[in-house]
Amino acid sequence: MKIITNVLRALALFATILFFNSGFAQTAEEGAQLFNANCTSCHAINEKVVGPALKDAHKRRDEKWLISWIKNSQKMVKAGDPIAVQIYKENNEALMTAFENLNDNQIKSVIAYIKAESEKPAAPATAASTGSSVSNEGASPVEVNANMRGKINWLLIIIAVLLFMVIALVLDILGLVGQIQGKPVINWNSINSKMALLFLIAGMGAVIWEFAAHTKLTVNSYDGASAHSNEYDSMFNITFYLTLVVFIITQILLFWYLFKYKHSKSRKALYFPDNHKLELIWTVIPAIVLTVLVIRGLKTWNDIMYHKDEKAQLIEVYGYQFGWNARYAGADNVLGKHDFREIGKVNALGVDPKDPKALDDVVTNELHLKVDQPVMLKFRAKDVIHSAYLPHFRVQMNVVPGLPTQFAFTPTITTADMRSKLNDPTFDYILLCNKICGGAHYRMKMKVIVHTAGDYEKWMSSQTQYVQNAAPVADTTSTQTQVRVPAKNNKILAIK
Ligand code: HEC
Ligand SMILES: [Cu+2]
Repeated sequence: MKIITNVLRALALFATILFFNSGFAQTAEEGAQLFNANCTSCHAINEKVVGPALKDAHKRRDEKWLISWIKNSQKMVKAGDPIAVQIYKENNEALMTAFENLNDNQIKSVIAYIKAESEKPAAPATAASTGSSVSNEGASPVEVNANMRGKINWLLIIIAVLLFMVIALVLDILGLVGQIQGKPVINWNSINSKMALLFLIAGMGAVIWEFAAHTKLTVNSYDGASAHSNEYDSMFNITFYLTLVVFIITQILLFWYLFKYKHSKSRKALYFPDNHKLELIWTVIPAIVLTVLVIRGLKTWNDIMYHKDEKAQLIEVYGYQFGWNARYAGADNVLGKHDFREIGKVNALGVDPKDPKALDDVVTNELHLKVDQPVMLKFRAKDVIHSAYLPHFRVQMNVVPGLPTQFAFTPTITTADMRSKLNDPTFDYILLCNKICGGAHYRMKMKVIVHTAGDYEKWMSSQTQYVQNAAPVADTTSTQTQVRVPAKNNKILAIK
């Protein structure tokens, strides 16, 4: 026994030392993670992606400039910072995302990562891993630290396995002792039944905590702002509270019975093969409840989806990695055709410039809606499956490449009214991507603004038409006609 406790103690000490060592995370490594999560969709170190190559960015610009640029580059451009304006122009006025959520230290670690990567020799990276054991000079701190991390993780796994083996051995020995003494040393029945009770109490505590902490994040915590939202919320709530009651009753029965009816020599289990009355009750009641819920759901879904609303305004919502565009059908309320072959630097949505119906289409990166005006959103994806989620309007629909989807609804509260209702002047409706579609998925957000009819017209009249804007170059059409397949096969997906 003494040997075992000594071994355990030594292992624990060893583990703590390792933990403390790995605790000193180097900033460049944190930077690597942040860079991979936030920047790689647009930047690489040694080559231009969407944004310029970032090699030696820490030498070109000073730290203060970089921090303020990364937090909000457009703010600097608008404030007229000469360098910012120049880079913005050089990159065809492409927009860099604002990272107001990163704090100074996080940005410093990203800069440390850029520095470490810039200092890497341009030679292929494969040579470094084998050669670095001889001399660490070529390897950056990030690599060294990553190596160290890998080793530490393996050690921790080995220690965990050893610990388990030691514990298993101890229990084995205790079992043998019990056999010799003719009476078990550990009464597992009693321990397990108490653990069941503990689990019940802790689990119910967690349920209560979950309600207290996270209800504010669910759609239940704010009123809906569309014509169908009340119906939707009522269905959601009924299902939710019904299953909540069933959940609480069954969990209590499950764990309480484990405790109450644990094995005991003085008691024999009652055995009965079946009870028709009981089985009837617990089959028929859920069947009725589920049927009611499903039929109501079906009816509501049909009401929302299949109304023949000729007056619905057409707007296309276009999802791509990683952002959204909205295209308004214009005065004719017909969206111009589109063709993926038209997609290019200036015509990101691939709208067909030769379709007369496309001429009055307007494209924005915010979604502007008119209050009380039914709107039909037509969804289109450029690359992978996204999902358009408008929580305040209780709207969600998958956005699938090559498969048009749609959702019609009527916004009923303007942004301004919602702001005063919530007493929050910064409130905005939002459209989010609800499908994990890639590394920067979480940034796929589009602001939604609901105007009064007058404000909407005013806003719309200030917009320029997309096609004139995007494809004014005469010779793009001629080169593209050459590439085109014969007219017979040239199926352009028409959006109606
Ligand atoms: C949506 C694409 C996008 C993302 C994401 C993005 N950038 Fe940029 N970045 C750009 C573009 C485009 C430019 C060029 C300036 C412009 O057009 O605004 C740029 C410019 C820069 C510059 C200036 C380069 C120079 O020559 O000085 C730095 C530094 C920079 N980005 C760092 C970052 C960092 C760090 C991240 C991640 C936290 C990041 N960027 C994420 C698109 C992006
Ligand atoms: Cu997405």
